[in-house]
Amino acid sequence: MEIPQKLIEILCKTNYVAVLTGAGISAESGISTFRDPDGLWAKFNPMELASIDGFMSNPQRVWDWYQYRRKIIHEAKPNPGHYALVEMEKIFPQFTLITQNVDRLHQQAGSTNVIELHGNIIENHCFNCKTPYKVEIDLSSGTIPRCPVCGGLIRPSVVWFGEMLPVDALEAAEQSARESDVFFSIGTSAEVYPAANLPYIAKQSGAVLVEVNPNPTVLSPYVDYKIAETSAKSLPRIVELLKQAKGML
Ligand code: BV8
Ligand code: ZN
Repeated sequence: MEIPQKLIEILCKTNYVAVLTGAGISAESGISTFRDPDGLWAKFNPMELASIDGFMSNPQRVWDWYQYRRKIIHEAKPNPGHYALVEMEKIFPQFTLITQNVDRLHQQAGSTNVIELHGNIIENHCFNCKTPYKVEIDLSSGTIPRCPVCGGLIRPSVVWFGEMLPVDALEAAEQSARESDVFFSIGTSAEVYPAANLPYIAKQSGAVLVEVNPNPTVLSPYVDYKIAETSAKSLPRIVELLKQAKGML
């Protein structure tokens, strides 16, 4: 796999790196993506499940889907791509990791400054009053847990389609896109907004734009460097070449 020498030279002189990750970085941890042929959505209709209407019309079905995904995520481990980003965080003076993923594998790998744009699948809260719900979810009784404060339905703390992203997370992500010198788009089809705006904001603000994705995406024509390789293979290689170039090995 070829990593452009020019990119390594640029990274050697780079102060601020921002990274946006999507489901693709967790693919090699055994968590299927959304749009790949074996992707989650191939089996289910996302609009039915990852949406407010879907939940309101069939909360049990949505909960079954999330419990199914939680089980897979619970057994998943970070892969070399996640760990390479932990290394990058140590190398660059400024580093921001923005993720669309809800699996928290970045945090499990040791990344510290993680901006979660789409919430997380681990936590739950009341659909009505938003009170966090800390009790273990058990659907075996066939009923969906209710909020002890207002009696509302409990839901996973992810951001559904049609829902606003957490304002502070989105603002912080947009600021990183504007201020970073190099912006990596890793393992995302760059189709879900407003997250998908971030690489364009970075590019328009003068950042060098790098895409790590074995497949072409709508973003590919705009990037400065396209690494058509999996993240688990290419990210550790980039870190290794960078450490060599900086005499850190
Ligand atoms: C909002 C949490 C407004 C839940 C998720 C028309 C035009 C523009 C926008 C819209 C539109 N119609 C509707 C919208 C808005 C909508 C949207 O963008 N829809 C898209 C489909 C067009 N967006 C929203 O609804 C957002 N909210 O807009 O609110 C608003 C304003 C005011 C007031 C109220 C509301 C909310 C979006 C968040 C939805 N939640 N997830 C859950 O997980 O259950 S989105 C979901 O998709 C995940 O977070 C996922 O991460 C994300 C994006 O997908 P990707 O991560 O990119 O994954 P994907 O499978 O697509 O791609 C994987 C890629 O990895 C592929 O390219 C593949 O090649 C690559 N890959 C595979 N293997 C590897 C790899 N790469 C590297 N290594 C590998 N090994
Ligand atoms: Zn409540």
